[in-house]
This record gives sequence, C-alpha cells and structure tokens, in this order.
Amino acid sequence: MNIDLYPSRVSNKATIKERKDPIIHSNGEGPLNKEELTSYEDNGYLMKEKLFTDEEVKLMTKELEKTMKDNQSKDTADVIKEPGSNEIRSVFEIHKDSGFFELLSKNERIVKIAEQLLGSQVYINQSRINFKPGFKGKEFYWHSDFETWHVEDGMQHMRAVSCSIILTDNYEFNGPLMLIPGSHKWYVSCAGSTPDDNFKSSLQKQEAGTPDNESLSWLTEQADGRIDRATGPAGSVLFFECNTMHGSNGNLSPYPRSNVFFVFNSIKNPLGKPYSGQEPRPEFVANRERIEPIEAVPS
Ligand code: 6CS
Ligand code: FE
Repeated sequence: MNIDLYPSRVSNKATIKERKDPIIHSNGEGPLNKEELTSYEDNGYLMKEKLFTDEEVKLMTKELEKTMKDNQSKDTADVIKEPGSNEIRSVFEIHKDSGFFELLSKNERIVKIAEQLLGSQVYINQSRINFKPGFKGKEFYWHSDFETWHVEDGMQHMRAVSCSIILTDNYEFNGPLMLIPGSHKWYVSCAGSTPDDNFKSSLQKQEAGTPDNESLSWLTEQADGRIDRATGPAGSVLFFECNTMHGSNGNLSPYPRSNVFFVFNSIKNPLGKPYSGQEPRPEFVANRERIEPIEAVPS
C-alpha cells in the first residue's frame, strides 16, 4: 500500500494538518491566464462564467431531462434518491454513457484546463449529475472530497479537480455550492471511523469524514470569515480543487439547481488500496478500470 500522507478517521479526535501536495501541478501553461491561476491557487476554486453557450446549455438541459426520466424508476446503486422522497438526488457514471455526456467529458474547453491544473494528462475519476430539485433537494454537508477519495478510494495525492458545469442558473436561494476559500491548503483529519459499505448511505447523507465544528470554524477564520457561494448562469463552469471544503444548503425554492460534475484525476495519481483498509468502493463512484488519458475533443 502507498504511504498514507493524509491519515483520517484514525482516532476520536480531529486534527488539522498542512497540505503536502502542490495546488497547481504544472508550469502554468494553458487556457487559464495568470490571475485565474493565482485565484485558483489562493481560493481553491475558479468560476469560468459562460464557458458554454446558451445553445449548448439547451442541449445539455434536454439530455439532463432525458437522464432524469430514464433513471426515475431505476433502483440501482448508481441512482441516488433524496432522503425521504423518490426525487433523484444524483446519477453517477454519466461519462460512460457513450453519448452526449461522454463527449462533453472530453470537451477541450474543460479538459485543457484540468490538464493545466493537474500538470499531466487526465482521466475521469468520477462523474455525476446532482439534480437538487426544487423544494425537495436536500443539503450536502461540509466535506473535502479528497478526504473521502483518499480514505475510501485510495487516492494518494491531492492531484484531482472537480469540474461542475452549471445546467440551471445557480442563485443564492436554490442551494448553490458554498466553499471556504483557502481551505484546500489544510487537511482536516476527521475523527471517527468508516462504516462498512459507507457509500450506501454517504452518497445520500454523508456522516463519516465530515469535519467537526471546531475545524470548520478554524478554516473560516483563516478565510477572514468568508464563505463563498458559486452562483452563476447556466453554462458557467466551476473548477474546485479536490481538497477545498465545500457543501450546499437544501433547495427551498421552486427552481432546480442541477449541475454536471466531472472529476478529473491526474493519470499519475491512479486510485490504489483504500487507506481505510476496507474493500474498494464500486466502479460507478471510483473509476479504476478506464484510466486511459482523455484525448480532448476540439469544440
Ligand atoms: O463520496 C463521494 O465520492 C461523493 N460525495 C460527496 C459528498 N462529494 C463528492 C462525491 O460526489
Ligand atoms: Fe463533494
């Protein structure tokens, strides 16, 4: 097993450690300019407004609705329902649909930025659509994706980036992603342990691997009390570093907050044995089989 640089869920006390990996793994060449790279380095995320046109968003929305309809009556592990309702919360592994979303996951406008940030060729570690329907879309509690991908999927280094394509306008009031700027520079080693088959509940409501109040308060203090919200029009794209602390409130508005997430991982950082010592999570949530580098498709 690779050396565990980021132990977590190994004691009943949370601790905060410094990040060991670089944030930007390349010499900076690529589509993002200097101030965008600096903003990503400092905050741990970057919003690219309207990276996709309204025409393209219309196509994506049509595919989103089709995906929702096709999965509504499915009772499979990769279709997650909202707690307490039959509303779809997430559909995973949409990049393997050999159709619209597979092509979108290879779009050069997002792949080239991922390669610039990760300093290598990339592959999709995980993909999903989070629907967050109006009225029924529940919260995603604060967490670092990397903490889960490290402990439960054996991702050794912080060398992955989530690319969230906004499909329906993300307003202040329909449960936008919230991020603690600068939180990616620290690693919260969470208290507690990992229940067996944790993914069967954590994708609906994450408990294990969530930071304690003291650590969260400390992270927001380092950010001078700032908590940012990733609002923006459909077609915008949020890139957020794998270790940036984020979460989102429930959606009490009539307006859905649907985003497509492609998690790009460096081909130099393939998943190994879970550091929890448990069985690996299933393929739909942690891709181990298809890790050939993406050939970006011009668009
Ligand atoms: O466990 C995971 O991989 C998923 N859980 C959350 C809350 N965010 C990342 C990912 O979708
Ligand atoms: Fe997450």
